[in-house]
Amino acid sequence: MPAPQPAQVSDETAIDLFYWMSLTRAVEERALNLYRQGKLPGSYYTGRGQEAIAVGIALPLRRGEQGDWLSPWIRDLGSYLVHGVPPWRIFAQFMGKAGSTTRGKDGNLHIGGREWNIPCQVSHMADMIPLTVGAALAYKQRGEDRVAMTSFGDAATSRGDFHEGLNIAAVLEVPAVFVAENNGWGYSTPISKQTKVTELYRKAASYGIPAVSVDGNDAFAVHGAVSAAVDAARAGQGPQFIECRTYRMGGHAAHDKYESYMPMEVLAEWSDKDPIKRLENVLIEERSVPEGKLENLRDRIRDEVREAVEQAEHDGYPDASEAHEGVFADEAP
Ligand SMILES: Cc1ncc(C[n+]2csc(CCOP(=O)(O)OP(=O)(O)O)c2C)c(N)n1
Repeated sequence: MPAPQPAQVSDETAIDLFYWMSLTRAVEERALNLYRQGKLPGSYYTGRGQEAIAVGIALPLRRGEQGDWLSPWIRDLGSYLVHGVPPWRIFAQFMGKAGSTTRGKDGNLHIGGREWNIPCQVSHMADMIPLTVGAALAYKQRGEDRVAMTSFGDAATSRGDFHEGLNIAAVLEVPAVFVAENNGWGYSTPISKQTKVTELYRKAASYGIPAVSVDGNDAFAVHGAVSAAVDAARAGQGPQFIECRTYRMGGHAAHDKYESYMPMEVLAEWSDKDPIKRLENVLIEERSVPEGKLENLRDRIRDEVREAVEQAEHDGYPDASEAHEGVFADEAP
């Protein structure tokens, strides 16, 4: 069902959303430039246009090692930033440097660390759903006041792990929050060609999970729905599901020739719904935030990104002798 009107977002949270969303875009734009200059080995994926979701889902969670479990996916760079992954370590990850959380073993956003309570991402679609349900079950069994969240794309909702995970989460009433980012595409496959149930919240509702659908380009709507879902899960009301409707603003990855399959007029329509521009307008026109304040934040972000890239570029590469280290678990989690 459509989400109820979100509770009023405070001015402080509104500015926070703007800062993190703008930082996310700046990091991604810089990374894309570096990729085009041949400085990032491997491929490059962007979440452009999905920043309101990446940031909106992460802000309401408790951060840190003893905080909530957060398992974002490849389009949610902003979630990592909000939960404390320093931008330079993200660039180091893309560059395969020693300071990356995988110590050069992965060049994508498969970042993780206990200090953030973010598990390393498994790139197989929907695989993080059962793991998240397991984390939520552990919190419930231990009587801990924590929730576990994961996000994923629309095509992940057609995979078996999605259905098994949601089914058992509902039966066991675990404190899990699921976020589906419905951006209309799975690689070059439009959503209508991979599922008949294109309103994704209906899939979750069919398992008995409270499920809502929100405008994923509206930061306040995402933040409001997620805050309510996190509160409900923490209060013992079992799993919650949020569908965020958005659009993939380009290819699956930087190397994908999306112009050959994506309708350009639709892309242009969604450009007009850009979540950062939209939030900026609300801040200035409805919240009377002075333009100068936003400009100061943009200046700060420019400096942060420049310093992060410098730090990552100066970082060394891991020694070949440690190539096999940290590949298999040598202790119980
Ligand atoms: C189980 C599995 N099959 C195939 C892939 C290859 N693959 C990576 S992303 C992707 C499409 C994902 O689509 P969606 O979840 O809708 O997200 P989008 O990339 O469109 O934002 C595919 C098929 C994979 N990672 N895992």
